[in-house]
Amino acid sequence: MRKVLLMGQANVGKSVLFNRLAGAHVTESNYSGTTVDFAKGRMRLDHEDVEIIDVPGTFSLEPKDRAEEVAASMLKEEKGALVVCVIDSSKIERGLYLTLEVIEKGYPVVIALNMWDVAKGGNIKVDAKKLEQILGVPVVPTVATRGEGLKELALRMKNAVPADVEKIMKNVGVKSGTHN
Ligand SMILES: Nc1nc2c(ncn2[C@@H]2O[C@H](COP(=O)(O)OP(=O)(O)O)[C@@H](O)[C@H]2O)c(=O)[nH]1
Ligand SMILES: [Mg+2]
Repeated sequence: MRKVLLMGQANVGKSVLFNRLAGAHVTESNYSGTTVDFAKGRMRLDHEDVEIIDVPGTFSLEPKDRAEEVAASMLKEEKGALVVCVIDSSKIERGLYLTLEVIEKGYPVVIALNMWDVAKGGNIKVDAKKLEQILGVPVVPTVATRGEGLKELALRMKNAVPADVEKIMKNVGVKSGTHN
């Protein structure tokens, strides 16, 4: 079964998003050999049942604790997965680090710019379209607690493909071959 991984830092709204998307068949378990637990469930994507996983929060793929180790391992084990990178819209730069790492590894990525209401309320203006152009992956503003943007998110997930990494590096001003 195809897999969808919800990834991002702690407290960005991954679990709320997961509960909205997963609906039935939700189970909690420990990652094998650890006390780190995670939830998985199912969702319908493009007339197909897919498994959706609420991955433990992580800042990057260079783990600093057990939960981050699990997050990195889960990603590594699911080579064909679609990754939804959940970012707190009011603290975008923090979320972009992991997102770029995941994109660079060749996974199809969709960005959920969650907490869109918080950003708005704090007068933080985020240009989702521009971000989408620069990164070359779908960027969808969401308010997980209210279910806003989730239809659009599912729609963009359906069509997600791996991004052109060389092009992104050019867009962000890194010369080809100078990144590792
Ligand atoms: N205002 C607002 N709060 C949110 C949103 N999404 C999640 N939250 C809240 O943010 C907190 C963290 O959410 P949670 O799903 O546990 O984050 P996780 O650690 O990434 O799984 C909870 O109190 C949620 O109710 C959102 O879009 N807007
Ligand atoms: Mg959570």
